[in-house]
Amino acid sequence: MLVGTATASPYECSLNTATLGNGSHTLTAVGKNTAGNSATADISVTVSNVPDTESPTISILSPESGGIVSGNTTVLFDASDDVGVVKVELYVDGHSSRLQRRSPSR
Ligand SMILES: [Ca+2]
Repeated sequence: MLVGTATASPYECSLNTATLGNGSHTLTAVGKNTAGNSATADISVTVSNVPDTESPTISILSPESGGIVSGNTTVLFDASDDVGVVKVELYVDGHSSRLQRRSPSR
């Protein structure tokens, strides 16, 4: 499957290995020139993603708790994770149980 295309130097693509299974995979690079000539190069890599068992940390930096807001207000978050934050969701007056289940009980 094609996972990326680079058209200018530095030629690089981002590969999210979380979308691949753990184990051996072959990376194939195909270079093409303006005349349509091509060349390929293969390497073998082993994907080894450990399960992410640590919950992320999240806080709201702005506005401050108890603050008065009006109009269009930007809400600023601070989020971090030892593996990676995929997204931050903002809810008003409650949030989904799906998100609640991901958080550790304290
Ligand atoms: Ca984590």
